[in-house]
Amino acid sequence: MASSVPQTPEGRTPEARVLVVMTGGTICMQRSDDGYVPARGFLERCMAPRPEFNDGTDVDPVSVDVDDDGNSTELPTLRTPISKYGKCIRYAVYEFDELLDSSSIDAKGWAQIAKTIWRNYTSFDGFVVLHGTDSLAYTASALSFMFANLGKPIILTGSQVPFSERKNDALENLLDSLDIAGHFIIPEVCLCFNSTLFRGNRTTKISASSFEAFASPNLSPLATITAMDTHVKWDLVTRPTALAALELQTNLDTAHVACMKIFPGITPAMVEAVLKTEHLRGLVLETFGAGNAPSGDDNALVKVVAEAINRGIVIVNVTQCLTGSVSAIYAPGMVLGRAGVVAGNDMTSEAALTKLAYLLARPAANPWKVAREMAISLRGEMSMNHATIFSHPDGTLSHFVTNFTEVAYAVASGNMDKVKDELQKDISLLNRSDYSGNTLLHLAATGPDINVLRYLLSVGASVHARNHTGSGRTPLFLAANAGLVGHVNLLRQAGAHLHAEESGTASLHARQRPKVWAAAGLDVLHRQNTR
Ligand code: ASN
Repeated sequence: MASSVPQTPEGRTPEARVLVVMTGGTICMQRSDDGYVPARGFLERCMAPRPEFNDGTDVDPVSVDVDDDGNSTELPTLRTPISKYGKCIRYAVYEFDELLDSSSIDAKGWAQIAKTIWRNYTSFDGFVVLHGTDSLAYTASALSFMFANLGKPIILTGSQVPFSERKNDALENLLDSLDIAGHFIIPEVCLCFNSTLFRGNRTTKISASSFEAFASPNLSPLATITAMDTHVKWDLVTRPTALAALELQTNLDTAHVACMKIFPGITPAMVEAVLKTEHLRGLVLETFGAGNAPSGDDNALVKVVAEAINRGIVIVNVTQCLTGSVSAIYAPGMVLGRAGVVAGNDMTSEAALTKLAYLLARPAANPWKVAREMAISLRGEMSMNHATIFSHPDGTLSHFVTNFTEVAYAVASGNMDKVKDELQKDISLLNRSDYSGNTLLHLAATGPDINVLRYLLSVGASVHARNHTGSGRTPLFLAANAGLVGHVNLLRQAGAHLHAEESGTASLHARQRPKVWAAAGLDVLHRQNTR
């Protein structure tokens, strides 16, 4: 067994670092005289005593940044036993001061989660957010919009039954989430529940008690987890392609948006009352079927809606049905469309509402711009007819080996036409690596043609992948080590940073070539580590 586990040349098992952010919810609750209440000390109470979460080794604490003034705190870490992927996951649990039942979360709470991840982004490979289930689909949707150009996994989970109960779903959900965050670069905000990984902004809570609490009615799961395997559908995973670093916007305007469900007998006056709410800027209208609303006498409802749109309120049409889409060509929906209502396609209400709050808070937002962006997919939250579908032929292993070797050679020799050709046939090659753990981006990082590097980044290659040499080298490390300043700058532009575990070796190399290592951000990292 031990011989099949990859080790670094220093004889250590490769480690992934994960920050677990505890916000509250049933998962951490304990019984009290007042029923279940959120309880602190999750790492010590629930994780440390269990061998799945603790291999018993003594591991150093980590420093976690806790506020905008640069204050940090030292948190104990634990390490999981070696996984079937040959890695240990080293993790810390950062608990918010106030642990919430998620029914009380609001935009401030979302900002608190997002900022915690943002501040600690370069120190960890992935993030797990523990959260109550009641508003989990809203939080997952909100976070997906708040982060642009996300390059690392953010996995949200919770449970229907507390970890402290003998029979619960907390253990499995947590273990699966930690495994995904530590092993797979799925650069999305995801929700992991009941052995299934969903794109967060596609989810909705479908049960108040079943362990199968969430569904993603209009998009297949991104991964399914069995006792034997985690099967990731890489063709569904979206990747950042903008050649830009991570961006964060935290000020969602939830105070000026609303959601309203159409029902038989609803009067235009009721809809008007909501639309005349002081300072309202956006409304999600949950309509019947493919986007229909009652025509009423004299089309009074449509008139009320059209007037509100003229006053600058953005109205988005989503269906009350669990699956399917608002159609722009079905007659009654078309009437709303002509009045200026945006067709929300197959967006969930949760996604539509948080997206509206996000867009309305953007600098220089105006109703026209917001309406236009509501109609297009920003983070994979809606299906677009013209969406790029990555083909992913389910090849055999030998087919993969041939393809990967060929395209790896093309990358290393700067054969752009061949690289494009192969990736257009099979984009999943981006997630593959050779026996040393080098992905195509690792090879391009030291390759002769910077355009190949640019191309790979533009189709979504991950800048955060780590190979099996040293403590796990990133493409940025390899480019700096080769003295390729242009490659280094391009990788930095795409959000690359040196991994915390590379800093020691990088500092040694920097004595010879200080400029290229400074371009790789070594100073920044050094400051972070010593803060
Ligand atoms: N009320 C709880 C919450 O959302 C429900 C749960 O987590 N299962 O915080």
